[in-house]
Amino acid sequence: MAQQYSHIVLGLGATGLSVVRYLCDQGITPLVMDSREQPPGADKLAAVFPEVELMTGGFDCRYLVQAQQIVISPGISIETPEVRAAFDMGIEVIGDVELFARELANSSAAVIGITGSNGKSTVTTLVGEMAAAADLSYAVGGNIGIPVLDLLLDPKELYVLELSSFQLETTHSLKCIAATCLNISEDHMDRYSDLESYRQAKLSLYEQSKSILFNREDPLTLPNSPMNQNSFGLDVPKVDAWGIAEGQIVQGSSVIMPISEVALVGSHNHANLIAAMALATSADIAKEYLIEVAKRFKG
Ligand code: UMA
Repeated sequence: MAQQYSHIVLGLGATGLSVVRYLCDQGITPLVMDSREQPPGADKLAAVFPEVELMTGGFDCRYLVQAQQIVISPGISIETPEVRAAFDMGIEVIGDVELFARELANSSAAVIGITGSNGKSTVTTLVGEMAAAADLSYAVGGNIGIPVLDLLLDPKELYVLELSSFQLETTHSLKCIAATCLNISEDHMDRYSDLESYRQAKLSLYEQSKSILFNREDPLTLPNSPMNQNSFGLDVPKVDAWGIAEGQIVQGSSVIMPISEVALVGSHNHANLIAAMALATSADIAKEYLIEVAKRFKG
């Protein structure tokens, strides 16, 4: 083993490349490992970061156990034996969203976090559309496609992030102004021992948010302990919660708009829209912009 590396990037897809770029910008030259022989980002890495070494075909434990920090892509399980061995030796294993969170720690930018088994891309897009309608400085990213660290290349005041359970497993320091887990159903069960461990990965987002929004029609989305919380649903809401009453989308007793004027079709989409409205309201986006988007957004 010729050289030691303080930082190791595992996986060379979209996330891995964004992490390499971020670390290089910080003056850190990481080592990249990928278990495939020909990872998708290999050509780009060689072209843009020729100084960065790539090891393919597996994860070499000898390097992992000597690193300070391992940044793992969401598609790689933290239970991969080589990764688990390094973690058990006290090596920090984090994801790109954790690096993003640390970078934002001293900034005034706001983050809205969205997770759930279904509908999270729709809700993320809707909140982004509402921010655009309100002419806010905002960006949308995360599991929806653009790696979060790439969003920092063009800093904004509001980040709307779709977060997968995989990303949340390695994220601990996000400070969202609002976050939701839209629903929980069996997904990615090849990566989890049971539904409850998948659920806990998702709900870890709540601990990283000033206020949380749960789905009162899906008990699995309820927080483990009382929090600064609100709920959404398709039924008549209580107090300040979001829902539908007499054909109108409402927050508590305040009417937002008639459901008949909503462009999206289907009750699951209406639930997504109501969740997006609640999240956008947490970012102080005015009602008129929620309505404008609801009337035109068809998905
Ligand atoms: N790799 C290994 N060993 C493994 C598994 C993967 O070395 O055991 C390598 C692959 O060879 C490849 C790289 O890891 O080179 C791929 O990394 P990745 O699977 O984490 O994929 P990225 O390209 O980085 O994309 C990831 C998300 N992918 C996954 O979570 C699987 C993207 O979500 C996301 O858009 C992107 O980061 C930016 O944040 C996709 C997804 O399918 C859309 N997500 C799942 C879902 O929505 O259900 C969770």
